[in-house]
Amino acid sequence: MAITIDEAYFDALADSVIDGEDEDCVRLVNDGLEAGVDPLEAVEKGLAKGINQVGVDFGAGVIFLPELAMAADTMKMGAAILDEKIRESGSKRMSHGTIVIGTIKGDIHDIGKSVVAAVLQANGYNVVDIGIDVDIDTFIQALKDNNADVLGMSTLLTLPLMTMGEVIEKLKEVGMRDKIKVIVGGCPVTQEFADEIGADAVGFDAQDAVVKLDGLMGVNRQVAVARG
Ligand code: B1M
Repeated sequence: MAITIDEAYFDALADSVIDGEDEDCVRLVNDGLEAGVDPLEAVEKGLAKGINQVGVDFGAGVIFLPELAMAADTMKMGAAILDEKIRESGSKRMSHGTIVIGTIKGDIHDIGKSVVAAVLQANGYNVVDIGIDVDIDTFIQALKDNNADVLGMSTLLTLPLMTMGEVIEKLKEVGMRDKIKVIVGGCPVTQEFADEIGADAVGFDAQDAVVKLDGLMGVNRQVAVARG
């Protein structure tokens, strides 16, 4: 059925992410594409609006982990279809820089890192998510392969924390530290720890990661506010 591309459409797309409704999201994306929606606009006015709201609501304690993880998965599903169309059409997606992000060696926690990756992607960063349990050399190689501007490291565990510092030391050893900004995050990561290992910034949640990265990359934008 043909649909109209208007504010109500973009709001429905955002709501499908907020509610973690995969089927609705995919249907809306496909119907929108059929009706001629600009895929870039669908990402920015629909999916990004939704995941930004979810990130803010989670930070404010309005929603909890299951809703957050579901929203991240839904967003990824819709973005995968739209990213493909963006590449096909040759239209340029705004990019503030390329970030390689992963959870460090010894840690298999995936959800927070993936939310951060999705929110950064939604906010105009080119995100290369290299997964979980990532060792030092894999981080370095991925930065080289992707000609990245930023290294993002996540951990939720205390034990492998120091590995983050070792990756930064390795960056120095191979002469890449000057060209790569480093942002770290995860619940045991404090500002003091980030300073100690020589990271450029710490993100306390996904929205904060965007704000901190924008600061490092010189990007100005308005930030969403928590509901209710
Ligand atoms: Co694990 N776990 N877990 N766990 N787990 C914690 C982290 C723990 C605090 C639970 C506890 O004991 N209270 C504890 C860590 C203790 C410690 O070291 N201090 C713990 C443990 C001990 C373990 C195991 C060792 C348990 C075991 O096997 N004995 C094991 C780890 C094995 C390993 O990794 N080698 C383990 C396993 C698991 C599951 C697999 C069952 C599951 C993970 C599933 C998955 O990821 N696919 C799991 C879960 C779900 C948790 C808790 C309950 C929730 C984590 C989560 O997803 N939070 C967690 C307790 C808790 O945090 N309440 C716990 C939601 C997520 C959105 O938040 O990841 O913090 P978070 O990410 C936030 C911010 O931190 C920030 O932004 C995100 C979005 O707001 N952020 C960044 C994160 N990364 C960032 C990077 C940035 C910027 C911001 O820039 C790059």
